[in-house]
Amino acid sequence: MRVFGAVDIGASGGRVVAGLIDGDRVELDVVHRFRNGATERDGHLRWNLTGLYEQVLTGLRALARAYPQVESIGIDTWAVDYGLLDTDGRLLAEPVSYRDGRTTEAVERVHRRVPHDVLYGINGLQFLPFNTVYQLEAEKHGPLWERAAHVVLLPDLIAYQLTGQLRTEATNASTTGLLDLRTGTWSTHLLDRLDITPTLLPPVQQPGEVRGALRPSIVRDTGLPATTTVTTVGSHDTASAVVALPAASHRFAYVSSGTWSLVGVELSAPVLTEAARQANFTNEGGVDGRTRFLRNVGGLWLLQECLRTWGARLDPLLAEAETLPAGGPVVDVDDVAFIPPGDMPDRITAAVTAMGQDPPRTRAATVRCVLDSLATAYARTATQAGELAEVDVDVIHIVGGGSRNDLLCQLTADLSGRQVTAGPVEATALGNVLIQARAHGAVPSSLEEIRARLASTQPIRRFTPSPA
Ligand code: ADP
Ligand code: LRH
Repeated sequence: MRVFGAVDIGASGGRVVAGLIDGDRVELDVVHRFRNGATERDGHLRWNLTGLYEQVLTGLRALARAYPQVESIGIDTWAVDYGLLDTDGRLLAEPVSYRDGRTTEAVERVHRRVPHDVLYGINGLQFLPFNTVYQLEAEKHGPLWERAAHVVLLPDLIAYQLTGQLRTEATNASTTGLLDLRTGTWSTHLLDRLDITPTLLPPVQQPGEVRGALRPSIVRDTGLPATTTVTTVGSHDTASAVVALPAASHRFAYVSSGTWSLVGVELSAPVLTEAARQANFTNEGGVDGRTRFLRNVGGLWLLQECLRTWGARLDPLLAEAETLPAGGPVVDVDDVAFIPPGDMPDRITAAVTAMGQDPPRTRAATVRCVLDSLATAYARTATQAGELAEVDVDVIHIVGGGSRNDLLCQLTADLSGRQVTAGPVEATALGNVLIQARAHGAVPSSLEEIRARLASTQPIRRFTPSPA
């Protein structure tokens, strides 16, 4: 048996996982879990990266105790956010979250210098107010910019702390808005137009390449073997999740369903048409140079924030929501009003009322409204992705935490009229492990072979559209 470690940190929680490769089978053993979330600090909504790094070390110690033969570690997190390092490699501040409102004016400033259609032609990205390109424009007017020597995406920051090596992983780089889709490197044109010194951005590295050996201090602290390397994986969590789809053919769409829902198809080349731009579809970089043609639609964040406001647990509310009739109100889960943290049930009530409909009167009805709304968006976006990219979609693969939500999966099957598969829940960690394993010769080389194996070895649940 060969063992690869995955550090997978989502916006709502992280885990350190052992990926066990034994012949055709891959199994995950989660050795450490921890919570995540952004909190207000020094006037901004920030991640506690220092705390997350401590959790990573705790997880790596547990990994070394349970699996002393671990060969390599891969790191992925959510996209777009970054930290600033000074010339000595010190973190200047805890990273600001993409949910912070600092980019409102920055968006206009960027578009004045580079109109959105020109930006789209270079970076192929869906407009989201938190794309790194807008965050950096806001940062340039902040107090730290003068002292910043490196702008480092979050998985690369953790890799730097573990290895001392500074690079930017390619799939995550593609979410910044500063990468030129055609060359796969930083766009000198955009950096120039936006006054960003090119040396601030570490060079781009592809998944599958070795980032570096662990620092001796990390080897001593964690008990990991000195031979353990950090291997670059699809460090954008969604890129790793797409690696681990249980796909048996090419005719699939996917939903990576967690804090966000990423809905789309996989292509061999970007679609940069005006129709794709108008529909706000993104061409993010996938592993092996694939294109993740998708749309970031609102996600389970809406539920997470309802539960936080109520101080309630999900399971009983889900069971009750399942008994409620179909045909209730549906909100636009992409509404920017849902992006910041706060009283989500009130915002949902306001959105339904604004449409002239009866707002949900109970907690379970609010949960049902969120799930009806998400499933509607999943079905519509999967269909639209297929149309824009000319892919015949006959199955939708739902992976991530949302794949545990039976009601959401069944509603997606009903509303799309397509077969839906659910799982793996930990697709991101699996994709992370598999790209390391492939780099070290432990699994086959094509994504298609990897996925076919997953389809036949992972526990996948199936949902068929109800006749009604
Ligand atoms: P992220 O990586 O963005 O932090 P995850 O993929 O871990 O997100 O998904 C978290 C979400 O998964 C939760 O917000 C919750 O809605 C959903 N989830 C987790 N466990 C369950 C469960 N047992 N039943 C239904 N939904 C679940
Ligand atoms: C999902 C995700 C998504 C991004 C968002 C910021 O975790 O990485 O792909 O759009 O977070």
